[in-house]
Amino acid sequence: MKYQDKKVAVLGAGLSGTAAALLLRSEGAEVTVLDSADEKTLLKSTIENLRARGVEVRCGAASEKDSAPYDFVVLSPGIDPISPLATNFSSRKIETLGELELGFRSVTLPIIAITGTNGKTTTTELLAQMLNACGQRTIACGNIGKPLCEVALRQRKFDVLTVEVSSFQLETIRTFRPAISVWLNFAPDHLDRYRSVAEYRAAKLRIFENQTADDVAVINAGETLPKIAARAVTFSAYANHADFRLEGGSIVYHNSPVLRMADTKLRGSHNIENLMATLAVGLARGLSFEQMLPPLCAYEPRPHRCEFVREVGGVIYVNDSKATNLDAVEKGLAAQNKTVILIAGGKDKGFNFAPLRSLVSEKVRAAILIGEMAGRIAQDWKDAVPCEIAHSLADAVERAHAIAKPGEVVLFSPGTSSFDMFKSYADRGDQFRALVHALPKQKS
Ligand code: UMA
Repeated sequence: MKYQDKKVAVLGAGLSGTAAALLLRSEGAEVTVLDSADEKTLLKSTIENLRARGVEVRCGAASEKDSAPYDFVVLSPGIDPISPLATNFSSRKIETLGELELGFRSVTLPIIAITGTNGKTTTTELLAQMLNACGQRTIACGNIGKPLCEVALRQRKFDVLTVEVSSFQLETIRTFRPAISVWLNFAPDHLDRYRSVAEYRAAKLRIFENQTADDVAVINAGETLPKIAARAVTFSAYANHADFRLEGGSIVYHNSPVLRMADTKLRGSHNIENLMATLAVGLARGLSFEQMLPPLCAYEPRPHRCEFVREVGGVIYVNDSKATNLDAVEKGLAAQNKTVILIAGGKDKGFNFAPLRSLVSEKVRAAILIGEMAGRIAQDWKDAVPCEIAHSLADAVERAHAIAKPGEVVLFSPGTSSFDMFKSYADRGDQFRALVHALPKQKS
């Protein structure tokens, strides 16, 4: 038992904290889960499950004052290392590991780790679907919603793990070393957590930190990265010097056409790059293009990513709730070939929307703004596009329905996170979809 008689605190009683606590228990540790939230606001079933497995759970203000002498502490990714809960331990020099690092230490399988500001989830899913179809048993896990610690407990079922990794998870690694790393792209995000874009980028770059020349790094050729030890394979939908590039609507590898985009169900240059990265990983795993193409062509895009919802009176409604930063809105807008009524806004993540001014003035006829950031975005887009502020998502959909003309598209691409009004981007997208389905067929 790896952690026999170790006394460990796990910070956060969410998905990561629960998985970390159960992994530690299975390896013999004495575990306490601490969560700053009031116990009543946490999931009752989660807390009961932890207690039933012999894990102590302490919640609320008291959790931030725990003074027990733990051997080490495991941090959930959503908890800022400078929060009172975390600094209570770091200030006493108690070793802190992230959940990703803890999971990695128990995994004996090779890991494919995918990071990037956008496209991580699509690429992780594409890869997992493709590898499984080609006989390499894997699971899509990590930031996608299935913690690595949870998968570590049943790793015997797999040959390789396909792990979506976020900057929050990479921030607290020590030895985490993927056999194959993927760097999809980079754009400013999470400025409510990081003091600067450089700090956010530095956290993400740790994906390469422990790789050696025996490992592979699949890298977007449009990015300037520091020198890395792993063998690099490059891709780009724009640059001509990449190993995987685009020519005449097809993905080309070293001058040989490999995949026609028209044969897939994915659209937009961001998805071309997600497919290129997936092909590069498959090649590094010893697969042939012949094996890889059928599952890639069969892949259906996930909900909330430029998802077609419904056509009402000649107006198309598109749910892009997964767009939680400006780069994603840019991609969502670029993928539209009709005039757009844009619904945007949400939680204030510390960045302004001014960089989108010229694109919205070109593609958007009216913007309807919601959430904490509505007023700020209206200021940022003043004189670029007419803006209205809606008091709820339902109000925004009604306003869009009232002004949209046949042949236009209503795009819900918020550009920031959802937590000011919704449980998650998925909850936000589900509510948008339901509101659109409730619209009358004809305008009154
Ligand atoms: N908490 C405290 N003190 C604090 C802050 C939070 O006790 O100061 C507690 C909360 O009360 C809550 C718990 O911490 O009970 C939540 O922990 P968490 O935020 O780490 O959430 P998990 O449920 O463990 O989910 C995490 C990831 N969440 C974040 O990184 C914010 C999930 O990514 C991931 O799917 C999951 O682990 C499994 O690996 C979500 C995400 O939004 C999807 N990720 C960001 C993104 O993709 O942009 C990075």
